[in-house]
Order: sequence, then C-alpha cells, then structure tokens
Amino acid sequence: MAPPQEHQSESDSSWDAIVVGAGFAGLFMLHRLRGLGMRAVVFEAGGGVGGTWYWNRYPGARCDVESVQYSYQFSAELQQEWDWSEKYATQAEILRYAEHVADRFDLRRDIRFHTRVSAASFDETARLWRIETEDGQRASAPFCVMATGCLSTTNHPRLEGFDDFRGRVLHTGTWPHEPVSFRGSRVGIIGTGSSAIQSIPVIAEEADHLYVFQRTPNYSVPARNAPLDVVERADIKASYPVLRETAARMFSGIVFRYNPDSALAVSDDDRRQEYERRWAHGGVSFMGAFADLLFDRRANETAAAFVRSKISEIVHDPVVADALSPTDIIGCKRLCVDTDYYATFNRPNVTLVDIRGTAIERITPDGVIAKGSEYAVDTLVLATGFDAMTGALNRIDIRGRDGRRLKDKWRDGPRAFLGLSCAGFPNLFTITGPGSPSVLTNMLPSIEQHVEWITACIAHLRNRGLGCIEATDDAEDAWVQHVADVAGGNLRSQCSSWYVGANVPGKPRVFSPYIGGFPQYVRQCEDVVAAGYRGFALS
Ligand code: NA7
Repeated sequence: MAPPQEHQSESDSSWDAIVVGAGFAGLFMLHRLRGLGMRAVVFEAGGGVGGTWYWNRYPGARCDVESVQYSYQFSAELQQEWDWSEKYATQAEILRYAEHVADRFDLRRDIRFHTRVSAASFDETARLWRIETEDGQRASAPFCVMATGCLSTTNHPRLEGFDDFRGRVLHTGTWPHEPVSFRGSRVGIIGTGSSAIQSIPVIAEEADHLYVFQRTPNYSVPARNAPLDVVERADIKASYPVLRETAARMFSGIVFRYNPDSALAVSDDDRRQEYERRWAHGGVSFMGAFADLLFDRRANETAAAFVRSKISEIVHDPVVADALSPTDIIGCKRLCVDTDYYATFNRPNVTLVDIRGTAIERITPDGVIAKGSEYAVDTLVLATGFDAMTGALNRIDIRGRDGRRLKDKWRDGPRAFLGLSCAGFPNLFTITGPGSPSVLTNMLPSIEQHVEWITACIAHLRNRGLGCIEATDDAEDAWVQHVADVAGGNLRSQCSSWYVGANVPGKPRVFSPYIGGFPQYVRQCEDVVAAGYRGFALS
C-alpha cells in the first residue's frame, strides 16, 4: 500500500463532481471536468491509475485491439509524443501509457487511491450525491460519474472444497503486483476465455506441468503480433487524423477491412482464400471476412469450420484437437486472439482436461477432482472472467430518488437510457454503461464519446442555470427495448456468454451492450442533444 495522501484524511468533502474509477474513462472525465472549471475528485480502489490494465497483470496480458487504435485521440500532442512499441501492446505498456496520461495532464492530485466507494445516494433536498467509501470517507457533489468499467468485478466460481486448497490461488483479473514464478510448480488453470488463452502459452513455458480445465472450448485466431519499427511509427503518427475519422465510421469503431459480401455468395475456394488471408493477417478482423458472419448461421458455420480445420492442423493429437474445437457460433462469445495457444497443447508438460458437459467435481487440499480423477497442483489460476457490465455498479449501494436502489431497479436486467443515465437517478452518469456499445466496440473511442457527451451535458446545464438532468421512464423503456430488438437480430445474443450474463449463476439473461454499431449509436446520442435533450427531464 502506498502511504496515505494528505487529502485522504479528509472525512467529509464537497465537490462539483465525483468520479468513481481512475481507468481510461475516469482519467479523461477528470480532465474534461477540470476544463469546465469544476472541482472534481476521483475515487479509485486500486493503488494506481489504469483500471483494467492496473488489475489484469497476468502473464501474456495484451489488448486485442491494435495499440495505435486503442489509445486516446482527444489530444493531438499526446498522440504525437507517445510511441507504441508493438502492434498489440502488453498490459505493462498500456499501464505505462495510462500513467503517462495521468502525469502529463497532472491528474493524480485529484485522485484518491486505495479508496473503494461503497455507497452513493442522492439527497433530494440538497440535490447532491453523497458518497461513502469503505474506509469511512464521505464526499458530496451535485454530479456523480461512474467510470467503473465493464470488466472490473471478478467472477469467482463456487467450487466445493475451494477453501481447503493448500496451494497458491491466483485470479487473472486481480493478479499480484510482485513477480509470480511458476518454476517447479504444477499449475491448474480453470477457464479457456481470453485471459486463459493469453496466459496459457506463457505459463506453460515455465511451469513443470500445466493442467487446463476446459468447460467450453473457445475460438481463437492468431494475433501475429510484431514490433512496430521506426518507419511504421512515423507513418502512424502522420495518419492519425485519417485513422480516427475512418474509425468513427466503422461499425465497431475499429479500422479494419470489412468485406461487404455474403460468405454464401462466393465459391468454396474464394471463401477459403479469404479466411486464409485473414488468418495470416491475424486479429479480430477475421470476423470481417464476410458481412453475414454474425447474422446467418450457415455463413457463420463456414468461418467456424475453417478455424476448426486450423486447430486440427496445429494440434498433433487428434483427440486433443477435437476437444479444443468449438462447435457453436464463432464470434458469439468474444473471439479470442492468441500467440501460440493451440500449439501449446503439443507440449509434453501441458494436459487438457476436457470437462465439457460436466463440472469440476471438487477442489481438494492438493488439487482438483474432475471427471473422476484428481490432478495434483501447487497453483490454481482462476481465469474465470468477470461479472461483466453490471457487476461493478451493483457492488456499490447506489440509491436514487426515494432511496430506490439501482440493484433493485436492475433485478431483471440493467435499464438505462443510452447506457448513460437511469430514470430515478438524477445527475448520475455511467461511462460505457449497459445499453451502450462499450465492449462491442473499441473501448477508448467509446469512452471518449461518453465523456464528451457528459461534459457537454453538464456545460449545458450550467450555462442555463439548471441543476438536474434525469432520463425519463419512457425514454429509458424505449431504449431498453431498442437494445433488445437490435440484439435479437444478431447471432451474438444466442450463446451463453458474459454479454448476456450467462457466466454468473443467477444473473438475469439480458444482452447488455448495444449492438447497433458505434456510428449509429453516436448519431442517436447527437440527435437527443439536438432535440434539446429529448428523453431527459431538465430542472
Ligand atoms: P471469460 O471470457 O468469461 O472466460 C471465463 C472462462 O472461465 C470460460 O472459459 C468459462 O467457461 C470458465 N469458467 C467460469 N466458471 C467456471 C467454472 N465454475 N468451472 C469451469 N470453468 C469455468 O473471461 P476472460 O477473463 O477470459 O475474458 C473476459 C474478457 O476480457 C474477454 O472477453 C475480453 O473482452 C477481455 P464457460 O465458457 O463459461 O463454460
């Protein structure tokens, strides 16, 4: 723990705005609020800035969006002075970038680290949000912005006997800060999502033995990561304005080549060649191979079959290759991007424990029992993901008008207008909240768009001497319906992913991000403003 800061001794403080979270969203929000001349404070549970990139320090952690795109665009100077060293940046490099931004814009002095917000309630008489932290601090402000992230509350499976395990337990989403060695260790990893797929090849290089407990196989495509050389970096810097402008017009907010053709309208040879080209290029642009991959099950199956064929080419043991091969919709769960994932299963020190259709039976003091056998391990890595989209908000006791709890309002699934604001919760904003494109797009531009929208909204209120903004029930209902309608037409709503909350037992099944595309979403946000904040009550 860092030594407490001077400000942290304040037991009660009033501000113009309170921001919760110092990841990319909270950092930029603070910068913009300051730009409005407001006194703003950020409360951050971690000991440093960076959010996701502060916590997810597991071996092999990288962003699956190219570094030059997964970066802020609000400052041309920042873009020009920062150099990305690789096509896909490591967690460490992205964290250094967040730290650089915090320093460059002098943000740290208004961030209270090691301070987790436990409650936020709206005082209707004073028209203030009153915040409490786990260590007993209080603060109040007319505006509260939740910049708490979409994948920030870890999911811990309830496994029988777990507490009796004598070895070391690590979760990819809360990885220790000190170096973790796997040398001489027998490791068991539970999960085969993105975090596992990135960390498995790296852990396997060091561990004595690695057991991979796989409940559901996942589709993964190679990253083809590479260093960026001096010429590439100069080209990137020269073309940033065009890159950003182009990205803003892309469905996902990410520039890559989309093929407008149907996978079913071309010959088998042409289709295969297109997939081969994408496979050789690497990354999530694989899903841009054909326009209907996420809309037509037959088209989707052509891409799925291609990846399965690659798995059987790479993995020597046909039984293991078969166990690693998913049969469901490709891209329904988020497509994983890897470096040597499938090839890692050719190593003699890696064993795939395929528990498909069953479950881990129990954890013993010395290992894991699955499919009737005990696997002795010294270290258990939980790569079991997150209570996504709503987890971080629901863990705070948020109360709006009449003391109504957000958690109760969201009992059957999240409800918010534009994913930005909730009826009954005046002056509370959520950055990349449920009902906004968020995780289905490039997070950085989506964050910036929300921060700019919120900033303009607060400026609008202040310029007109207004104190309150709140989504109306009607606007919220219509938006929630729209989000559901759009999701219904997309194959992504059909499987048991964290997009629908299926990975957390008891969570209502609702497709929470907005899947209508980034440009379409931005247009709707702009229309709302142009129509005088249609759908909001201003007072
Ligand atoms: P994910 O994608 O939610 O993956 C979690 C994995 O853990 C997944 O394979 C799960 O299997 C598995 N899991 C979860 N609970 C259990 C239990 N009880 N037993 C066995 N296996 C279990 O999380 P990640 O951290 O990898 O990635 C999250 C996002 O971060 C990712 O999509 C990127 O956007 C970045 P399941 O599939 O549920 O059967």
